[in-house]
Amino acid sequence: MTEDRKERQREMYRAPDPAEGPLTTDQGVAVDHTDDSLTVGERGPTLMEDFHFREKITHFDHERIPERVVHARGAGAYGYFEPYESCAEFTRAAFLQDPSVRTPVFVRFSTVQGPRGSADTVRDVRGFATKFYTSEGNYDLVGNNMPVFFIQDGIKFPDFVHALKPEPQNEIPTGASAHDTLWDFVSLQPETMHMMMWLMSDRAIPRSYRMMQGFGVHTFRFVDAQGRGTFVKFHWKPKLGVHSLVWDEAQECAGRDPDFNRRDLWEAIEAGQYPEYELGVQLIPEEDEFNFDVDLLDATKIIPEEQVPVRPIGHMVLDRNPDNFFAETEQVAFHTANVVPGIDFTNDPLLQARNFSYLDTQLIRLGGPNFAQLPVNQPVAPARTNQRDGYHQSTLHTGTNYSPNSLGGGCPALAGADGYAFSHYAERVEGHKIRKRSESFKDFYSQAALFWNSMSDWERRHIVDAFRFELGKVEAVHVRERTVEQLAQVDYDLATQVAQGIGVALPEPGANNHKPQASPALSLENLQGDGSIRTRQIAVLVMDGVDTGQLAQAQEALTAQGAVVEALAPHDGKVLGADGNGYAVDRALPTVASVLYDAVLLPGGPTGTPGLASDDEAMRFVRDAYRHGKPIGALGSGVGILSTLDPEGLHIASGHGHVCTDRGVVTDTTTGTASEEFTRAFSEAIATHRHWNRPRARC
Ligand code: HDE
Repeated sequence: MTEDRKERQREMYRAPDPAEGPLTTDQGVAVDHTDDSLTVGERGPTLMEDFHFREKITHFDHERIPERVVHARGAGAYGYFEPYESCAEFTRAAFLQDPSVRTPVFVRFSTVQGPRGSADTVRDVRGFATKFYTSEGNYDLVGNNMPVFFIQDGIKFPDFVHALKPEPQNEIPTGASAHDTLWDFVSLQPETMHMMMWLMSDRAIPRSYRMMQGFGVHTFRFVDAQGRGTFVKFHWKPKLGVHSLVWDEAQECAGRDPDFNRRDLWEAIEAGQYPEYELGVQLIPEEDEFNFDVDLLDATKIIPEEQVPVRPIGHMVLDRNPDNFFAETEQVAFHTANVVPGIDFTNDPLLQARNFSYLDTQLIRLGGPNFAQLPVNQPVAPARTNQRDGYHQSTLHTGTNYSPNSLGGGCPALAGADGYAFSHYAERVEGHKIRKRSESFKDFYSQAALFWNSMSDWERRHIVDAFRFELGKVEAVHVRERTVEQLAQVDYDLATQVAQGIGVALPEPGANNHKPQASPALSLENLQGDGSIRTRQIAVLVMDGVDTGQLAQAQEALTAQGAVVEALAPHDGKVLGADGNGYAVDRALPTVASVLYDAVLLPGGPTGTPGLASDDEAMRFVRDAYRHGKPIGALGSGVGILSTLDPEGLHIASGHGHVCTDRGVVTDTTTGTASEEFTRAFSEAIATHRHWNRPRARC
């Protein structure tokens, strides 16, 4: 039997297809005919008494529940969390005490703006919500893949989301932020500027849920066994590094495979390539609360990692896909107020608002107060409450339902003073009831500038392009202008470049006097991961005449490193190898596209390459891979195809046994074998993910 307590619980609810017995109604009555409704004669009216027909249609009519008002589209997986060592020094949370204790988890990744059926690769924030089924009850860490948020106080959330969502008159655009109402709001609400920098960066188009960070965003509070508090910020770091798509590619992906991120997560888990993330914490002693340039309660700010290092405390592995999307991924209910002893809140006004909103939204979305009984939401810790009745109550409670009682023997009794119960952190607060934003929240631009200063050249180019794209879609010229004025407060050069792209006048230089600070930990350049090529998708373009021996060698070397190699040809089935044997094709070129792969390999063959070079689909594939900065490897006669790619002149291998690497393009004209040198150079190019600047030749 599995050790995983959540898995044992799920097993009790599984309903596989019955191996024996006939189809029945919901009432268990056997059914022998389900294709025709009960009618008077063959062509007569349908009868009201056809209870099978009515039950079937009625259930169908009620199969939908309201989608989440935000984060409607998502994908989830089960897994486990293990701490590296005891964290007793700063929290008494049971699941953070013992490295030998595995806590089951369910994680749901999501986009924010689009509906359930929208595309995955839109420009958007990604949700990263984790439910830990701990021995002391459920703990939910409901985070995002960006460490800050758009607004500082939850009372602005409905305004912000109304502006972000499709415009009310025509529900356009789906899954996109490039429209007037969002930018109108943003340009009038400057606290959004830091988050807008993140949203315009490549963080908003992750290559994979397996390759993005997660952040708790707010400052939370750890509490130790003595009741001592420590401020804490949570960070998830993916083992595979942080990687993103190119905007042009993301847009094409949305059409070619709207399920791109969802499929990637599912397939990696099915293939046993389990996504893994390290949990890290930034710890701030209470006495240091006011020692920062920013207010710890302001969710539009970070504490740079260089200032307070992230301390790794454990890791999470996602190793099981859900059995049923609706039952689990759709019905999972996260709530920031699901905390366990040892983890507590701060007065961050955004967090306080969330602590109200999540329970409230589940009541309408899941249709009543008993959703904690749904399998995915059930804690593995026993739940003993006096809560009763309500829609969908599915427990046969017996005994008393109030406290105190004597008729039920006083059960359930209150937890004793043994420290097992949750006790709220005894923070001392006093003040007048006022509606007023703290002065300490009012610096809106310094950290937007910090983010900009921390970016590499190519990241800055992408940010400028994103602002130009988004604002270029805004019809109201005054909204474009006002946004550029805001950008001038962040960085004048950024504002200038954006203004030029969208055809508005340059504003006055902003009165900004930000310190020229940077945080290298924010740049994707520094988040490349462990340099492995595990799970990277490599397309090999094959045609009749391909050198199967050489291809098999390259393929073996790449798959041995954990990459996924697929052979693509103009048609499905097999191509005829140069040795006369058939070579199996994984997918036909018309069904796929370069945007669905991380790299492309062009093998050679003694019959030359005119086949590939004269195939439009194949050539488009290679050209797209090249312009999206993807690694390209070419062997033998496959090298010839590359001469068409780069007007500046690409350095390619010219002599036998000579491996050449130029801007992520690795070539070797050797025939018959794929040398170790070639596969090493190609693997390095793949590990780099993208070749934005395509460095000059070094062969
Ligand atoms: Fe959420 N958010 N949020 N949010 N949020 C929801 O809860 C809300 C915020 C986040 O996969 C809703 O069950 C308010 C920050 C994720 O099921 C809702 C405010 C962060 C998910 C809600 C915020 C998040 C949600 C919609 C401002 C990052 C998806 C459906 C005060 C730290 C969870 C639901 C899943 C979902 C409210 C701000 C992350 C309406 C009022 C900041 C990952 O309750």
